[in-house]
Amino acid sequence: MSNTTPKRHLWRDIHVFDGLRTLPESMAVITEGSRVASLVAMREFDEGLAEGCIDMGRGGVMTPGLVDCHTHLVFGGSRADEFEARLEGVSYEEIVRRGGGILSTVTATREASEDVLLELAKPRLQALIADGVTTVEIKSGYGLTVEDEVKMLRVARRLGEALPVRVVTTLLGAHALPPEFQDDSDGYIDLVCQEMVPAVAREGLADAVDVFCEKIAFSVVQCERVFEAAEAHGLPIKAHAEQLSNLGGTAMAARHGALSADHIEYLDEAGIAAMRDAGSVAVILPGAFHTLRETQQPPIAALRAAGVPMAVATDANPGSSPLFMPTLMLNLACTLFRLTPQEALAGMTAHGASALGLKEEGRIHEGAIADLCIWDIDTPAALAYAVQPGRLRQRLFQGELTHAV
Ligand code: DI6
Ligand code: FE
Repeated sequence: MSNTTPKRHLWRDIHVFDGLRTLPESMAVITEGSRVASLVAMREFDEGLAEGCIDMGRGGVMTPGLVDCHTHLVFGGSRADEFEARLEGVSYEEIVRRGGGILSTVTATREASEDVLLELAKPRLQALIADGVTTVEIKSGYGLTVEDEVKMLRVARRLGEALPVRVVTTLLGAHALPPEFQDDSDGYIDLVCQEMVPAVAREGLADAVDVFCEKIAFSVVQCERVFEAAEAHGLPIKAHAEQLSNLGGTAMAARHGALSADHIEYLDEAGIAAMRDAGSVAVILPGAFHTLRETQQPPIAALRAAGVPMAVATDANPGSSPLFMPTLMLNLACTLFRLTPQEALAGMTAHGASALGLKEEGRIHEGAIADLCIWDIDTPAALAYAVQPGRLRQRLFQGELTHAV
């Protein structure tokens, strides 16, 4: 047999944020192969442990690789014109009613081949990776035919093969009503339930099923039908809910054991209680709030009081959050919503992983997957405090160094 000794990396004098909290002492961390092998306080560190290790340096902050649990990274076209219209006072809903918004991206995405979509998405995903992401969720939802949704999900899977990042895929067939089904939204939901969900389940293309529960999208009853189809195929569910109004989609999703409810600016107490009882994660998306100049705050204090875990994600998409910088979201979550920097970081590590049903990712402990970021900062809070690209010193994906400066 050839040499199979796994590589060992060693960091000394490093502050570790373990996914939920900052460890109280300066640490030494050793990875072996794809796992974290030891995590010891510096004052207990024995230099004998350094033997055979690649010296990765001293100082700085180590966090789990960031988990961006909500993105729409695969799409064709641009919506810069709509950005300009919104600045002139046209609302997001009005743009949708005029046939723009999501549907303009649908037209461009349908026209693009799988290869073209892949090339368009790569630099977006590279931007996330350069900002520390090691796990990313990517939704479909701009195809809205069986064929085009399958095409988008294939692109998402291929992105995970092409780049050093874990890609989790979500079918978002019920994102918007396609023009072919104008005046027949129940007919479109039939297509999602009877053809789309079975097709992606058969091909193993989706890890979960999402819906957009909103007046400009689909009703609670329609979304529930999609969830029942997902359940019949063994797929977990999640929802875009309570983003623009309070329809009760979150409570319904929680009753179905949703992994997460996302946006939730308009969530009420009943919805919070339902999330708590179901163990659903609240995914906070400050990029969309900021871009849409929303004023309704998500109920952060009430979620915190109820013990509902909060994740933070980019919602990276061409319309409501054309922001491809996860660490900016940490800053916005604190500045706009008053999360603490620790809560924001937990939201983009341990709780982000939970929102995807991943139990191992987003954490640092002995035995954890060695998805790690080492930042040139003094305290974990500094990651949310300043918006400053270039602070990622090293990034490891499954124990392999993929980025170093
Ligand atoms: N809510 C969002 O924020 C994205 N989708 C959704 O249901 C926006 C998608 C877009 O505007 O293209
Ligand atoms: Fe979204």
